[in-house]
Amino acid sequence: MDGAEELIKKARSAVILPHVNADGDALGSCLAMAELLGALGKEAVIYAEEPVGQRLRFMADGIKVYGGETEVYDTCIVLDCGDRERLGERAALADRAGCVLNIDHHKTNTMFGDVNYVDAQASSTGELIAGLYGSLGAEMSAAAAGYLYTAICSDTGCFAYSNTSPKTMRTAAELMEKGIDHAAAARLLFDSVPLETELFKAELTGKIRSYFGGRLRIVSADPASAEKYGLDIEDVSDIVDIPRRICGTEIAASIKDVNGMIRVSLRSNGEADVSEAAQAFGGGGHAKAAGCTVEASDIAEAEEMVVKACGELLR
Ligand SMILES: [Mn+2]
Repeated sequence: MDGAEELIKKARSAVILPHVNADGDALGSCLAMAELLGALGKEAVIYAEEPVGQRLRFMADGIKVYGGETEVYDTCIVLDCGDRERLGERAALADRAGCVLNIDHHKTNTMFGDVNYVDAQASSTGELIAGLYGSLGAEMSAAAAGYLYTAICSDTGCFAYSNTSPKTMRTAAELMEKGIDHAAAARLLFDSVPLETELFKAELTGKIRSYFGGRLRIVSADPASAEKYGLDIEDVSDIVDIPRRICGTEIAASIKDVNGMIRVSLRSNGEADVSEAAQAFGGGGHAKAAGCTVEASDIAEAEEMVVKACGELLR
């Protein structure tokens, strides 16, 4: 972490970038990092690849959407992003920056930064940013505490997943002591589902496909199936949780056709390291949660590939 602290202390102008399709951890970490730089008397701007979706709109303030801006920053801080490809068009900002600081917790991180602070034992990037506040001796605002709590809560499924460690809980406790509304954070993340989304998920529940005696369960969705409920397929996330929650599921998969791009999310409830399968398809992630975009012409073809790859993991 030493190199990270040095870089943050030296930064004069900073741009902060989350991964494409930024999730709660990525957005919360970016917002808290901007606050951290602010506490050190520095200016920072956050650029996301695309507008923040409906589900995380409560975190959209302070996040700009990249539109090909050509400013040059001396420091580019990339958060929660396992590889350079997950910067999309914003890789141009990283290329032009004096140096790139890569802070992440994905075990498949490619160490693409000039300085890499990657800790695969951390529950979330938020947990790492909270640690930086401590080691830099920076004053943490209540807003920053809220962002970090939301980030950690998002990646741990509200402290339910196996990535939650005693350190995660101690960090969360310290954030709570800053006076945040932790119940509101959990509610905004997990219990604020629009009715249309719930109805769509109910339909998907009826269409779960089971393989290997239910050890692998898969759901899939395309733009038309979401449109029936007035939903944009891009906005529908976490459908992999539908098969993940069924008893007996060891690996859960979701396959989304996003206008021809076939995106796969994988979750492991057991011993299988699904980042291996994701990596084989050019993606990455964690042992228990990973994702990739597969080279398939349609959902059916992608499903065959997923069944084969996950079948290997279940042997
Ligand atoms: Mn994360």
